[in-house]
Amino acid sequence: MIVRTLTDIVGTDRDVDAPTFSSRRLVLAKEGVGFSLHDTILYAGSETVMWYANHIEAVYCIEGTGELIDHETGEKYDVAPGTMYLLDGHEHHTLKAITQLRMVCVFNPALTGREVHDEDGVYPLITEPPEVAEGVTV
Ligand code: 9YT
Repeated sequence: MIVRTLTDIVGTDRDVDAPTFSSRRLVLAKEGVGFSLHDTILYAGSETVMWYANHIEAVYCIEGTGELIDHETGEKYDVAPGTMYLLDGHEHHTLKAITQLRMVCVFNPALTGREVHDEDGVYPLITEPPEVAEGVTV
């Protein structure tokens, strides 16, 4: 079992800054469980254009208000605490943060922590084997 708090990871290499958001990665590929789990803050007034061509992402809003635009259909959705969206079709999308947004995000395959958005808002596909816990013989 792994138990970890947000306080444990803030300011470590699990706390990744981008121009429009800060992503705190509680579970990464090195945990070897097939998904990563992030607590992401998107800054008030920001717009993030994304396209997860290589990943499926589920996003659950727990704080703030915003707007999600699906560029495949042109549809717009209000985002508020309790809103979830699942990018099961690798949709191009934009997330506008009206106020600061706090989103819980799950990625499959798991992010390794080394990915950065390219000019299209895509994270590259990087895979790595699970980390073997110290002292464990396999
Ligand atoms: C929804 C969202 O915040 N996407 C951008 C960042 C991504 N969730 C991440 O790397 O944590």
